[in-house]
This record gives sequence, structure tokens and C-alpha cells, in this order.
Amino acid sequence: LRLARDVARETAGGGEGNGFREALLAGLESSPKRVSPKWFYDAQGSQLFEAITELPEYYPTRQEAALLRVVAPEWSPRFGPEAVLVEFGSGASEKTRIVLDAAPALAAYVPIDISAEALAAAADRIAAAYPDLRVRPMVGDFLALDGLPGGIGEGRHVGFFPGSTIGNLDPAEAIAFLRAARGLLGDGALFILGVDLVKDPAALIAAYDDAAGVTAAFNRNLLVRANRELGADFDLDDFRHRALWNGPESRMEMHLEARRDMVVQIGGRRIAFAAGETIHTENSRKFTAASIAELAEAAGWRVADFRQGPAPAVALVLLE
Ligand code: AVJ
Repeated sequence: LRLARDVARETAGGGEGNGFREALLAGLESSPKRVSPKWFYDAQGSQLFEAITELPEYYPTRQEAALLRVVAPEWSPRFGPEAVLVEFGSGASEKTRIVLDAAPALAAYVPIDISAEALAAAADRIAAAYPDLRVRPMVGDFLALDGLPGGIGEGRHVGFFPGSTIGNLDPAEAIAFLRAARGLLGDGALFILGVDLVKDPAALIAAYDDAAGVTAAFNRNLLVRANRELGADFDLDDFRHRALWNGPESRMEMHLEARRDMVVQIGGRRIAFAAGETIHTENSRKFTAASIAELAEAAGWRVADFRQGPAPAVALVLLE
């Protein structure tokens, strides 16, 4: 992990060296075709995600923010003096403000995000709004963390992972992440986890296939990014946005479905698509109180509090 500003500078001229080319080719050469959702989040993708959070159909962000306003003041006394808030996948750091406002004694904030540009801008905004807070952004993949910056605070470390981003991970990855976070945060750590809950599939599908087409643009941004960064020749009109509920796996899935047989060129390699074939671009798992407790316990945490909001319901969980 490196400082946000250094990475923003290094990647300003293009995406070489960030691993996107290798990851995309490996995913498109496997069967079925799949690509990790982490590649959605270049500067444009991060902006599209921010637009999604304001859509009428996309309830999770609003519902979680409202619930966080209730639980953050109740949980913050447990943070203690000189505490450090560590946010995994911090994006625009908007929800963070709810925690920071409820916990004025927090000494430091470490936002971690894969989008260098979004991270640097968000860290600057938080530092300006909270002048007494030490802000130490880290660019990188929160699944591959090897440490936190030193000398940031002596107190309890509080992990913050809102937005149901944990739902992007398959069960084994989620357990490995929560276990690694526990090691990283050290003794006495707390962890605030936001999850989306299982509900009527119609409400879920609407949230991932909005009428304005913003989620479709977010999904297709993967191809836009490949065209721009890797010189690929995806024709965006050849790929249909698909959002479907997978009941047995308890997850929403996003796919990009080829409308016809075609061959796409990506940095000198040729990838064939059959009509109807899809690139599986995201899983977004939906939980229950029981499935979340099971996940947390498998990773060495204990559920200290589980709070669920009004319908369409999301939950915030305090782990210890
Ligand atoms: C940021 C991963 C929580 O899964 O709901 C939004 C991303 N994908 N619409 C989610 C997303 C499609 C979002 N997370």
C-alpha cells in the first residue's frame, strides 16, 4: 500500500501497471467469463457509483445512513480515548462523517480505497472538515493489506466497512478478509459492518436495474475502462446489462450479456463471445441476522450488537 497522492500521480497518464490488463484477460479467458467488481472503480466508475447511491431504487445507502445516525452515538462511547477509525473501501467518505460527528474523541482516520483519485479528494475534504483529526489515506486493495501506517494513534482501532461491500466477496473471501482485518486492527478492536438483508427479489432487482440506466452505465464502465486504458475495442451497444437474483446463493448478480457472436480485441489478444454469453461482473450477497453471525464467528469475531432498520431493511453490526 502506498500513499494516495503518489499513486494518483503515477496513474495519471493511464492504467499501466495496476494489474487490470492481466486480471481482465484472465477473467475473459476463463469459463464462464468473469471479472472482479473492484475494476469498476476508476475515477468515472466511482462517480457512477456515487450517482447510484442517489437513485430512488437504490435504497441501501440511504437506509444505512439513517440507521448509522441512530447507532453511531450509541456505539461511539465504546471506542475510548485516542481511537483510530480504519475504513475499508472508503470511496467518497460520506458515511464516515456520521461516525466522526458521533465520535469527536477519535484521534485518527485511515481511509483505504482502490481509486486513488477518489481517495485523495475524499481525504482532503475530511481533513479540511475535521482539523483535529489525523487523516492517513492508503491506496490499495483492502483484500491485500499488509499493514497500517505507524504512529497514528495509541487507542482502540475501529474497523468500518459499510455499504454491504462485504457482499461482493464470496463466503471464503469474506471470512479471510474479516480474519485479516482482525489481525490488522489488533487487540481490543471493534468492527462496524454494514450489510444488506434478504428481501423481496423485486425490490432487489429494481435496485440493480434502475429505470434511469445508471447501474447499466456503471456495469458497462468496465468495458469503457478497458477501451480507454487497454485499447480494447468493445462496442458498448453489443452488451446488455443484466441484474438477477440468485436465491440458492442469496445474492444479486450483475452480468454483461453479449447481444451477438463477436470477437473483441484487448491489447493484442482476441476474445470470442457467443450471443447470450455473459461476463459475470458482480455478486452482491444479501444476509440475515443468522448468516451474518455465522460469518463473523467463522472469522474470529463476536456480534456485540445487530441493528436492523425499517424496510427496505439493511443492518449494521458491531463486532468485537
Ligand atoms: C458498493 C458493492 C455495495 O453491491 O450494492 C451498486 C455496488 N453494484 N449497484 C452493491 C453496486 C450495483 C454496491 N456495493
